[in-house]
Amino acid sequence: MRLSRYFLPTLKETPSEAQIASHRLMLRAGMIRQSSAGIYSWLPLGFRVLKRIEQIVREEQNAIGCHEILMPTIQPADLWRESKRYDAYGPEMLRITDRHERDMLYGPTNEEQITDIFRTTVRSYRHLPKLLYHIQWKFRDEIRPRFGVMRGREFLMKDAYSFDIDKAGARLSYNKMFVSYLRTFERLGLKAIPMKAESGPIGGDMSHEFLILADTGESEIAYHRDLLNIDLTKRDIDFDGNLQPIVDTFTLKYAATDQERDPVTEKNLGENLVTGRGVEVGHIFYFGTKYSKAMNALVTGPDGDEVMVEMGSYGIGVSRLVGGIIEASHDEAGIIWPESVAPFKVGLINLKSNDADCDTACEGMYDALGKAGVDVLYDDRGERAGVKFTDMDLIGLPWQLIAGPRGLKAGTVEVKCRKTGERQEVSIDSALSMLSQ
Ligand code: 5CA
Repeated sequence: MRLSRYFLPTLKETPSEAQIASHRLMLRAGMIRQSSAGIYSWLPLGFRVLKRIEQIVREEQNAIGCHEILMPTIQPADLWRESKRYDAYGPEMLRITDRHERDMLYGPTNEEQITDIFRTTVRSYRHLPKLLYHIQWKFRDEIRPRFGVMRGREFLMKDAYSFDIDKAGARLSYNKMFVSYLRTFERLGLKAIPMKAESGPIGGDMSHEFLILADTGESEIAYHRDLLNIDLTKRDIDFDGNLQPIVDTFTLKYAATDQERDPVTEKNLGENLVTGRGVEVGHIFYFGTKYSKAMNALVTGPDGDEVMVEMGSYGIGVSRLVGGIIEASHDEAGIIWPESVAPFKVGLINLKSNDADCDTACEGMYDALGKAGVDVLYDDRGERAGVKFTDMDLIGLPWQLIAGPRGLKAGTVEVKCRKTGERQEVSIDSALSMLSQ
């Protein structure tokens, strides 16, 4: 992508309404624009990151046999009357009346909708277990939307739902999702800590939140140091095998929110105790027959009896993750994208646009990297070098490839790693092969 033709409205000034780093940086890097309180438009750079996160979440859901569907944003109120949540949900729910005076709502979550799909399509235990998910916009009229996309009113969520014939099966589905979440967050370049949690308005009796560490997180947490040192991405996990040992490794280690902290345990943990703040990026729930009972979702069991299905639901805050990743990974100069979600891998900086040597070298590198399948943002604008450096650091692409007249005379360009700040002067060929890996 040529920056001269791109739509990247970066800001020099720090927007006054933004209280935390991710909100400030997303506005300054031209990723989002506010439409109204807690509601944002996604501009090209932000949209690319959102889509890359979405894709990793999708791949990891598919990997555990969870099937993608797409349910509507607008739901009929009658479904929520069946579950008794229409009144219970309160003013957070955006209620809408259509031209026929029918009560509708903009979905804050989809338990009712999926239970309705299930009860009208699945009749036998032989079709269980089933795991289904979608990635869809939600609306919650939060009393205090804040921190940009971190607590929005309109936000993108991955929500999955499991259906099992009995509690044991539901536990297996829960464990699959639990381990899949750990993998998902690791692939996003994050360390997530699972914590036992309250079920809140979703209901149910087993629930875990997944928190990523960030100083500006809304929850205060304490945990065993080991929880940060487990790497699942390198392990070949059999999702149809016994996942309980992995789940136990995480759930038996100490992890507690501020309200649940236990002074005795913490004293015993000694040096292994770490405290910090966290952002909730995922939340999983086992709620048994809460919805299947209320909405009559029955299947025929092995002995011919009608059985109420056991259900769970599993959320990931996809749009919140964009902010969460920035909270976990930035410096004074700007964002530092993990490679897995970066909007482009390489930022190519032409230090002297309109200089024949610089232009030729940059065009050649841009071409070669493009052919090698590398996403490159080429700063070909007629701006001063200082402006280009500042913008490139701000938008946080993992690698900068810098070409100027002096280096080119000696046959070299510079490769800078955004994360470490390390710079290497190398030939064009070696730069290209480094960045094409
Ligand atoms: N139905 C269940 C699971 S699918 C559910 O709705 N769970 S939730 O309420 O915990 O939301 C799931 C995830 O969505 C949260 O972990 C959080 O990451 C994200 N989320 C929730 N509210 C917001 C919000 N106002 N802005 C941005 N993300 C949010």
